[in-house]
Parts: sequence; structure tokens; C-alpha cells
Amino acid sequence: METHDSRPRRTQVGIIGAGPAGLLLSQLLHQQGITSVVLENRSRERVETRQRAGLLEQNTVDLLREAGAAARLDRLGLVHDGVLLSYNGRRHRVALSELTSGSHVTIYAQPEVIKDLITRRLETGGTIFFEADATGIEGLETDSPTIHYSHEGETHALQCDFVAGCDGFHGISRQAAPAGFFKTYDKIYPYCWLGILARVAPSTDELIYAFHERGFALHSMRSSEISRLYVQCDPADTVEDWPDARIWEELHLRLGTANWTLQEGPILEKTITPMRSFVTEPMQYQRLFLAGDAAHIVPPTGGKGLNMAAADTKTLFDALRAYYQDADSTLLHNYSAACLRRVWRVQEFSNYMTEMLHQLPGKPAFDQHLQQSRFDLLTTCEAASRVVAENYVGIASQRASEGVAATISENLGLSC
Ligand code: RFL
Ligand code: PHB
Repeated sequence: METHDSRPRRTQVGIIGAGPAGLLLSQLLHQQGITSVVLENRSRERVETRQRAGLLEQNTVDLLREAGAAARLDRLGLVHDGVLLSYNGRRHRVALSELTSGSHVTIYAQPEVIKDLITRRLETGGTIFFEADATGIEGLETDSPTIHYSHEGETHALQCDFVAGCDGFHGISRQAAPAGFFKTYDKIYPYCWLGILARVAPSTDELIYAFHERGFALHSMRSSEISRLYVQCDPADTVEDWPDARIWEELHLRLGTANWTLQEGPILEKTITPMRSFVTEPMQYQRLFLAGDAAHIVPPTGGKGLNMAAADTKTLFDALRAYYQDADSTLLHNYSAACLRRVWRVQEFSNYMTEMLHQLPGKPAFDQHLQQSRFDLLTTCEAASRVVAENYVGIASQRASEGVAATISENLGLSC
């Protein structure tokens, strides 16, 4: 039963999900005088503590600055000019800044990004309902769709001009289109990542991505006191299969190289993450726009998921601003095409990194040699290193969406 209370019944953009995509969109819209309401089915505490991404592209950092949510990031983020790739103990540095005319990446944890965005959104008068579960979307074919949601034991309806489906891979938005409207493409990898947070200073200044015959490992970090590390594990594994001693033993073996020691410390958290690639096409149905993990997933090997969510958000924000401020719907119509070329570029890069660096049990010997040869090319050919560097810092994917923007403008006879 619908109730009468003080909750807003209407807003311009109804946003489902308070992840990076939903929160960033809400704040950017607010700064242009466009109203939104964010519905999030988890508690504030839960969304602020979920351990996930750590690597931010410059585009993402710039967008967080534009949203006024980067003061802590600018103070605490760790700027990295290079990244280390290791193959059975042989290390190669990809000099990101040198190869990309000065670009770099920043290490700053996703929970911190979320805290900063929520703080900023609330201090600027934003409306976020936590523990508000969106249950369905109606009227997407009309100019006033409705999001139904439950909150504090009651059901409510929120009318809006547009719905932004920022509700992640398990959200409900994709299901609001007629069956078969969205085409999905996916690939599930036959391995997972076991991720740990450990209270110990990072043993490296730059991230180390390692292929080892025992499996992949990654040494990342959160601060000068906290390390973030991952090991490839079997999809059937549970965290109980991985006592602390086993994790450290594998990390020593997989990341090890001459004259270098991995420092151990107390493990604060362990989680297992499946590895999947997934794309939805198109990313729009009528007045519903999908952004971030709701539309696509990448395996985390390229550090791209949050960055893609931010890039979609920017594209959607520009389109909504043009609609409200200039009465121009061109960018809204082109939203999906503008995102998808970038999305497929990032999919290809994430798949490339994943397949180059993971051990596939039972892989034919021929394919193992190809995998090693791929790594050899990187270490011997500057052009190959540059391609990796441009993709890693995000220039390549930006170029892909700009390519689409140019094509669309040409087709419409618009100047860029
Ligand atoms: P999110 O963050 O999943 O947020 C979606 C939100 O929607 C809510 N929700 C609902 N709310 C209301 N009603 C419903 N019916 C709802 N259904 C769902 C959910 O509770 C949630 O709060 O999606 P968003 O905003 O698209 O952001 C995507 C990123 O979170 C994700 O891509 C990254 O975490 C991926 N990722 C990485 N990305 C990077 O850019 N760099 C990295 O270094 C990186 N490392 C990683 C990662 C993801 C990982 N895991 C755990 C999957 C490392 C790992 C291990
Ligand atoms: C992380 O710090 O959690 C991280 C960094 C790089 C990746 C994935 C995860 O590619």
C-alpha cells in the first residue's frame, strides 16, 4: 500500500544505486541545478566499507574534483608513474608517465571514494535513501516513468523524467526493458581472486602484477601502513581453504624475485571475487539509462570497473545537462553508442591483461608459449609497452569514445 509522507514523490532523475556511478551522477547533476533522488538498498555503513577497487585513472580523479569530492583524495591518493609486470620472477617496468606524455594513475580505495561522495552529496542537500530497495520501474515508454521501492517497511513510488540504472551487476534496472530487448555478452573465467588487506607497509612503491606457473598474484596497496594483495585461486575455493600461512607462502612464491622480500603482516580481511566479462547492448531503453556495472563488468586485472562507471557517468551527465539546459536530446540519443565503443576497448584490454597473467590449468603447451611470447613482446618492444600504458592510464578508452563522438557529429553534420 502506498503511504503519504514527506518523501519526494517526483524528481528529475531517479537514480538506483549509491555506488560510484549513482553518487557521482547525483552530485554532478545537482551542481547544474538538476534534481535527483538516490535509492540504495544497502545501509550507509555497508556501502562505505565494501572493499573493492583501488586504482583511479586521471579522468576519474578529474571528475571527482569536478564534483567537489576530491579534497581527501588529493591529500591521501598515491600517484603512480609506473607499474611492474612479472613473469616467473622476471620483472618489467612499464613507465606509464614516460610512455604517455605524463599521465599516471592514483591509488585510492573505493570505500574512501564512496565516503567522500556521500559526504559531499549530503552536505549539498542531496537526497539518498539507504536501505531503500528498488523493486520495479514502470512507464519507461512515457515521459514520466515511476520507480517503485520499499523503505522502512513500506512501499513508495518515485516519479521522474529519467531513470539512471546505476544498480550494479545484480540490480533490477536491466529487467525493466521488455524481455530480449537488451543483448548481453559474457565470458566467465575459470579462476577467481582471493583478495586480502594486511596491516603491513607495502613492499613495493609500484603495483606488481605477476604471472607465475602457480598462478597470478597482485601486490597493491592502500596507504603506507596497509597493503592490498591478491592471489589467483580456484572457483571452488572458499576462504577457509586459504589459511594465512598458505596465502603468504603463495604470495612469496608468485611475486618473488632476486634481492626483494615481501613483508608479511596481520591479515585484516579475506574475500574471493569471481572473474567475469559482461556487456549489455544497448545501454539505454527509452527513458532508462544504464551506467557502470549495471551495464558491464570487467575482470579486475586492468583496474577498470570503477573507471568505466565514472566515464559512463560523465557521458550521461553531459547528455542530461544538454537536455535540461539547451533542450537538446542528441547526446541522450547517442549515449549508448558513445559509451559502448569505450566499453569494448576496455573489455579487450582487461581480457588481454587477464589472459596474459593468469595460469590456466591444463592449457595446451602451444598456448602457454603464446602467453609467454605476449609478455616477451611487452618487455622488448616499446610500442607494445606504450599500448599497455595508454590503456592502463585510460587514454586509449577516452580516444575510443571521442572517435564515436566525432563519427556521430559527422553523421549529424555537427562540428565537434
Ligand atoms: P556498484 O558499486 O556495484 O554500485 C551499485 C549499487 O546499487 C545498489 N543496488 C540497489 N539499490 C537499490 N535497489 C536495488 N534493487 C539495488 N540493486 C543494487 C548496490 O547495493 C550498490 O551499492 O556499481 P557502480 O556504481 O557501477 O560501480 C562499479 C564499481 O563498484 C566496480 O566496477 C569496481 O569495484 C570494480 N573494481 C575495480 N575497478 C577499478 O576501476 N579499479 C580497480 O582497481 C578495481 N578493482 C574491482 C576491483 C572490483 C572488485 N570486486 C570485488 C568485484 C577489485 C575487486 C576485487
Ligand atoms: C586494488 O588496489 O585493489 C587493485 C589495483 C589494481 C587492480 C585491481 C585491484 O588491477
